[in-house]
Amino acid sequence: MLFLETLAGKAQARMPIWLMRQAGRYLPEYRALRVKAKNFLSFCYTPELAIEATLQPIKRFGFDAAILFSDILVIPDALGVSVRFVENEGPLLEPVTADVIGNLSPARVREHLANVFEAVRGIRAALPRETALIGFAGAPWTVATYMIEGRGGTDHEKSRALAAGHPELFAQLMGVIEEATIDYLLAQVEAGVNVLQLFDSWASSVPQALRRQAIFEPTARIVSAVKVKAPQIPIIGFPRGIGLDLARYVAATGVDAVSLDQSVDIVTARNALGRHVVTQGNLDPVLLADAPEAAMVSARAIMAASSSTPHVFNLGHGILPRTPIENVERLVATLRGGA
Ligand code: 1CP
Repeated sequence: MLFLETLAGKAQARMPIWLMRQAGRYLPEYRALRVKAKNFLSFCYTPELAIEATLQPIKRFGFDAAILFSDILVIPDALGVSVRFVENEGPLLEPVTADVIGNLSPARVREHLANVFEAVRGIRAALPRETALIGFAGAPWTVATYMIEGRGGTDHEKSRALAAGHPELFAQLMGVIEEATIDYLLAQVEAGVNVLQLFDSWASSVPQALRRQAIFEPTARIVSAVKVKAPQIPIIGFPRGIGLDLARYVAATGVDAVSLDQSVDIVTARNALGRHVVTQGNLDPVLLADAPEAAMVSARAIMAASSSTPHVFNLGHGILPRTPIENVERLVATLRGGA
């Protein structure tokens, strides 16, 4: 698989491409499939639907990797926390209290998420042999912010207050998420995923003084626990918005590759990371949605900057639901030399 060879650090004649959030709302065939489930979580837990949604972008664009259709918030759901997805509003959770945190148990993850693993088996069996299958989870900080705040957001005041003001309670919550995540990722590997990605989408809100406890150490423990049982599976880390700490993140966590958001300059990031670190991402999803000419210029610049360093083509964050299909088609053609 081209994708696995690039992740192993081998320079390739062609750069592999997939897009974060490539299955989902910008695809008309996804919107048609989505109405078949009564809510988003039951969509994720119905193997036929999750399998089909995962395969849709592969059938349409022929990406080099598929990403399992699921969500990072299946972990709080498996821990017994109420999770709802409200149309046009995003996820809503019952914010955890000290009592709830004291009673969370990671023991039911495999049982609760059995249908997700069944979907993985079905997807792997249906995918072309050359297409890699990516499994994923949210990193503990990012998952914890949803459990503490009860919703998405950008500043995470309650989460920062808990981490700094009640470090033992915060550590307890992070520990349960970490344990559940290790089990969840290993079960995905056993079911057939070829690569893992850890989404720390809200790493940006962690103050410098908390980065060790909230980002580096939990991620390092997850990476090493997964590698003990599945040393053959490459792990991509995505510490979104971590800026100058990218190199520290890679050194501290042991990830095999790092996904770059659009805020960093790819050449500067590479110089800081060193040549042995495989990179991914960096194209601003806003350009792909709203400024396709600029997106193609930027895509060519990313390719030119990666002629001697292994890089996985991707966006700096998830594809936006308003992105026109033809812009994605043009991007794939640009990557493959047809435009
Ligand atoms: O009904 C719907 O279709 C709801 C929209 C939707 C979709 C399609 C949500 C709700 N989740 C997903 C699928 C999803 N989520 C995937 C698989 C699809 C793919 O990648 O192709 C993945 C990998 C995720 C991961 C995810 N969920 C992240 C990490 C990546 C990122 O974008 O930063 C996060 C932060 C979430 C939480 C979440 N789930 C859904 C929404 C709208 C959100 C974000 C809310 C917020 O901004 O806080």
